[in-house]
Amino acid sequence: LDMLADLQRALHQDDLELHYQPLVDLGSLRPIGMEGLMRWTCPRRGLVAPAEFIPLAEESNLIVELGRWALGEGTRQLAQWLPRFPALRLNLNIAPRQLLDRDFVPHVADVLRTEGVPAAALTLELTETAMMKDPDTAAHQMRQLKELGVNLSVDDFGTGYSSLSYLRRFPVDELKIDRSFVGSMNQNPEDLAVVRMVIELGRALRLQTVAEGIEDADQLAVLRRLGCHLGQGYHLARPLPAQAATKHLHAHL
Ligand code: G
Ligand code: G
Ligand code: MN
Ligand code: NA
Repeated sequence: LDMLADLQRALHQDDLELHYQPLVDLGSLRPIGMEGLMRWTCPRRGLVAPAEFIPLAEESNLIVELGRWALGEGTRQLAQWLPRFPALRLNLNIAPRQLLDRDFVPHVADVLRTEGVPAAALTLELTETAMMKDPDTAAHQMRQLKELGVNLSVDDFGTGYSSLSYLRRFPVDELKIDRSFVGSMNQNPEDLAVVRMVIELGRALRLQTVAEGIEDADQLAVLRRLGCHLGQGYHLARPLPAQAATKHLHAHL
């Protein structure tokens, strides 16, 4: 019935899980980090995809609570991984409302301190939409996050409406090339041109580049040849529950 009410309940009953998708160094082909991705198993609906419940949660303040849960959960897991994998990093998705929330930065600082995780091991993925909704507040929050030592990444890069000038205005470290370009770049020369341009732009602005949605060996080969730093996608590794993600790290590092 009311999905929002069910989601609220899920948050308090611990029916949410964070899965982890490896971020792979395209030079060495070894995992260098994980992106935390939320999963909800509803007793009545079964597994609900984030594509369904995140937009719903984003319409209300529930996304702020969900985001806090993911930050706590992901950071706790990272604290368990770091002694064995000291160079590992964790990427987390941050919704527009979360970024603009006035308690967000102190909360991030608090969680890092509580879990004993260095800020440099955490990367927050923001969308262009999140930055452009209220650019002054966003820029302010982002500068504060940088002061903490957290890394900032632009998720779904290339799909927004903003001008490139925001890349100089906002203190970002990384561009994630949207999977819609990666998925069709070997069929569509225009998509390949976009991928190539983002990698060039990253080089020129000294930003790390990440290709998402790598689904086959040809895409992987092209991205390696173009000098994209990192990759993510089903061809490399799927999002995994925490235990399987730990096994993956032991097997590949
Ligand atoms: O895991 P999947 O590909 O189904 O995720 C779909 C969408 O949900 C993606 O855009 C992803 O960024 C978003 N998403 C997944 N987990 C989180 C999260 O913890 N917080 C936010 N804000 N978005 C998330
Ligand atoms: O918007 P964001 O980049 O956070 O979305 C990440 C989403 O992409 C996750 O839900 C994840 O499950 C999904 N994903 C990861 N790898 C692939 C892939 O190779 N192909 C497709 N179609 N989706 C992927
Ligand atoms: Mn993401
Ligand atoms: Na994305």
